[in-house]
Amino acid sequence: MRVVASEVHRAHHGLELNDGQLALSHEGPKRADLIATALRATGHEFSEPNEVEEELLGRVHTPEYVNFLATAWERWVERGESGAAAMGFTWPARGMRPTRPHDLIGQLGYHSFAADCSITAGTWPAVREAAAIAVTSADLMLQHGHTTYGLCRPPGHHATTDQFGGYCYLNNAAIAAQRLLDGGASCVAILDVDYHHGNGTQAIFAERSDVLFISIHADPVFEFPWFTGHASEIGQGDGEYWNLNLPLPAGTTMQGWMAALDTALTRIADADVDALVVSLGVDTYEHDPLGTFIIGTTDFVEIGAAINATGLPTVVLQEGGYAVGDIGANVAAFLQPFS
Ligand code: Q9C
Ligand code: ZN
Repeated sequence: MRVVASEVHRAHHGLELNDGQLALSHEGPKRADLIATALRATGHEFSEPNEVEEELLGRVHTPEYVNFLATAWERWVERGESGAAAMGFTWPARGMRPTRPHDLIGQLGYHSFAADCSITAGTWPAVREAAAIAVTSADLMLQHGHTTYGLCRPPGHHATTDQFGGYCYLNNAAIAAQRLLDGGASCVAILDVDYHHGNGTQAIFAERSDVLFISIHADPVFEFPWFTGHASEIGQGDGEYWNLNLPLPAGTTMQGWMAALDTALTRIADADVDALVVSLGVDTYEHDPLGTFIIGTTDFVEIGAAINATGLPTVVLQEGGYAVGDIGANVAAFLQPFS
């Protein structure tokens, strides 16, 4: 199968607040390097991404936010800050007004929602490259009609129109879906199987009926991102009923997870979509340090097979997965039925 990947991601390794300490993020370069190694060993066909136009990014995100991401690090250095990573620490919470401050420090809070995500010198080049991988994967799928895998890093599904968080900056899956629509699809489904709710993708398409968003994830009553992902979030306006959340309890096994997938695939079949984007997180894995679900490496073959059986032209994009020792085997297992 076609794989789009690049080494530019190595420039980015952010800090995250973890157990009260700022530490190197779980979301690091090893993840993508180990996935690439595993996929090369199983004979996938690799290509490099083409450059992405900022105009496309600015239609999924606000142009102001794209410009903020592109310039935040140089503004941080110009401001004379000496810290290794730029992070927000004041967010417009309940009772405050979400007006955009002039200063970088205020803007870091305005444009983010979680303290697990920071901007370093290499963040923007890596973030732009991940979006380019998503767009090139969509383009290759449109040209050849075959399922394509984009090895995006950093991931994207937590990024909203104008906020970073959850290790995500630009929403790669949303950008790929927009590209498929621009390329002739009239309706696209995004199926998000990451352990965490895809709050960013939900927010971007909440009021649209040309993108069906479905997320299978840990219930936010006990898990990040805490404030989105409930079953009652069904979309608004034109997008009403075009958002489906399937939250699951801690300790979910294959039985419970596959029942949710069945619900998701039935909804996708009913919607009569032209193409599918899969937000592939393998943090549902039984040994993932951030997860609680109990899904084994060979289970990912069964999950991939069920999704492949939709027969839809598909773009699979990498989201989470933090059990680095097994991440390559888990992604290779998921992709096996598509090849
Ligand atoms: N400090 C994705 O899987 N929570 N993002 C970290 C430990 C953030 C996960 C808690 C989890 C974000 C793409
Ligand atoms: Zn995740």
